[in-house]
Amino acid sequence: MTIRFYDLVGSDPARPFSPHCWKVHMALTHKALDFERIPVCFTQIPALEGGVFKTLPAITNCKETVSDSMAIAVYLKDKFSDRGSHLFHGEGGVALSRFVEAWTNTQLHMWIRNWALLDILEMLSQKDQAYFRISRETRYGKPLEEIVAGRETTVPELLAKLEPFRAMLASQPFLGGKEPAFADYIVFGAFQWLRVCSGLHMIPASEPVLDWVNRMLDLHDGLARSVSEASA
Ligand SMILES: N[C@@H](CCC(=O)N[C@@H](CS)C(=O)NCC(=O)O)C(=O)O
Repeated sequence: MTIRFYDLVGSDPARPFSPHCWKVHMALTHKALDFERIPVCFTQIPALEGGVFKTLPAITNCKETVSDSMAIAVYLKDKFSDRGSHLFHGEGGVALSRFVEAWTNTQLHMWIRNWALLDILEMLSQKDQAYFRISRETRYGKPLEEIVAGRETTVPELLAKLEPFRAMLASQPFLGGKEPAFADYIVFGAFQWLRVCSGLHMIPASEPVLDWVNRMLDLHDGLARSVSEASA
């Protein structure tokens, strides 16, 4: 039976943008698995699979359901150890990837969220826009416009956050070493989120991390590149 992959989208089902969903999309492809991608809007999540999911990504495989990008990646590792390339290179790789996930969530996602909130809003259907505004303004305690105001002044903060990643890339092409691993997909999910919602124009063309982003966009026959970058 084919895996069903629930992928978050806005009004255009062909422009998935969620960082966590992109990690899973890349991981399923990395493992050379057959899967059906099912585009889902924010307000449709509660109706999926009898209401078991609060967030996406989520997958079903036969009678099993799994949500949370890291849990899905570990599930794929355990269930399909004989398929495709390794996502983690063993248990140590899972443990180290949890640090990469924490770094990405706390450093990159926070910055990207503050940059892209209004761009994300614009990508959503009308019903999802109302849900997104209310849920995010309640969560962050202020209007989206206030969060995003003056975002251009924060670019140096993003470039500073990239320093450890930039340093690593001086000695190897991927977090996984010579080949990409799930850790690469974790960080890439963040860049793809920014790229699809807002574009990457705020990052100087000379930034070495962009070479890695381009390598990631080339993977799996240009899977992630097939969704075009948002224009400035
Ligand atoms: N830790 C989860 C986070 C998933 C998550 O926050 N997904 C967001 C989209 S990027 C979501 O589905 N939110 C639903 C909502 O806000 O109603 C993972 O890694 O999968």
